[in-house]
Amino acid sequence: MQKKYFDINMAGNPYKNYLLSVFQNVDQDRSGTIDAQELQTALSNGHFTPFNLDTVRLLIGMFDKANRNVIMFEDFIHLWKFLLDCHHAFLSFDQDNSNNINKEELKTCLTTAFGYSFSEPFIDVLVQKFDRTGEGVIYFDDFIQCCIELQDGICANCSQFKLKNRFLLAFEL
Ligand SMILES: [Ca+2]
Ligand SMILES: [Ca+2]
Repeated sequence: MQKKYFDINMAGNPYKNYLLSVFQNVDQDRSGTIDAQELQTALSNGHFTPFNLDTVRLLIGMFDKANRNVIMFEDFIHLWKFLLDCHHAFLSFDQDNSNNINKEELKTCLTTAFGYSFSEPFIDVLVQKFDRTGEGVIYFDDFIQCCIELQDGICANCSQFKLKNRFLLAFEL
């Protein structure tokens, strides 16, 4: 990965122009918006299978401010940052660089990120839920769903901002 192109903090127009060119490449039918199919085609889970369409729809739903089931350029900037954060977290979690996350990696990193231990059965449930290939591991597209669900679930049930901030810190690892 050419990191300099993925730095969201890069100031000024060159970065925005770069994102615009990404957006235009993803927008294959030149409609000025990105739909689920276009986004799915553009994303890779590193597993030579189509990116999980449920994840794609979830992402569009999160960033589609106009409620049209498509992403406009301004939404895309935020979507892109979120994807970069997730990918950053994924790389941190995937300690053996196997391109997927196994139970031990998930357990270790969630403990680090949240600062306390999740129970063995809870980790088992998480892995089972997001393991679409039956290999006992989580790939990037499913990991995004795992992140969203953890963030929503845990933040809804506990002292919200503290845990949410801790979770966001996990992306900085
Ligand atoms: Ca389009
Ligand atoms: Ca791994």
